[in-house]
Amino acid sequence: MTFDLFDSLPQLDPPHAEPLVPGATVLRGFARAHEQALLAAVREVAARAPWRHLITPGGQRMSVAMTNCGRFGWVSDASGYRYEPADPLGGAPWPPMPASFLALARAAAAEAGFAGFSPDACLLNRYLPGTRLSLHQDRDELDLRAPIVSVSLGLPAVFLFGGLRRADPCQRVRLAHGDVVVWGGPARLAFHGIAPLADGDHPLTGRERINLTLRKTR
Ligand code: MD6
Ligand code: FE
Repeated sequence: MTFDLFDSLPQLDPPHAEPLVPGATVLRGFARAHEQALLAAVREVAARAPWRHLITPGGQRMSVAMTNCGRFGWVSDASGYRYEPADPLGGAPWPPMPASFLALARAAAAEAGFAGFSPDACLLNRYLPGTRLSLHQDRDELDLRAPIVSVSLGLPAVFLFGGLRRADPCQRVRLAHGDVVVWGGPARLAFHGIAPLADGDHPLTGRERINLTLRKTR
């Protein structure tokens, strides 16, 4: 009987690109080599701009905890969704974009066919078991020609990926630690969300999934 090393170590697949739909690509494992630097930078951002549960314009408390870094941060409250240059908690500018975020986002975008990506905002999302993100479009950015780069760290999640109408059917795509999704072009306004996070214990993040979404807001 032979022992297949790759059956026992599926997480060590070499990084590779997986087309999702035209305009959207999953770069499997693309961030894995930078996991320590990325997670250290997440902790530094959260030390200055703490995780918080935003309230939707409709009055619901979001189950995902969020914070931001970069020149602009995405916020939601009773008056709507928008990008703000300062953290409403305390009024200071958002923490600067860590160099590790910027370098990874630029490299991932170029790999997926969007050379020259220059994000000015990064929304950080933190999920605990049971947390979900309902179907939405990302359309608060002024320049919809730029893609969004999304980095998954920690516990895996099921990404729901629909079409341009809310009622369109959704694909379910598993996103694991180190996977990076780049989407733009014809997929830029696709509806998407995250199914309720399954419980688990990740060696680097414990019972959490962290997602970084890098955007060019203007
Ligand atoms: C998440 N991501 O993965 C949520 N939006 O936790 C998003 O909402 C998202 O992954 C725009 C582009 C890529 C994304
Ligand atoms: Fe989104």
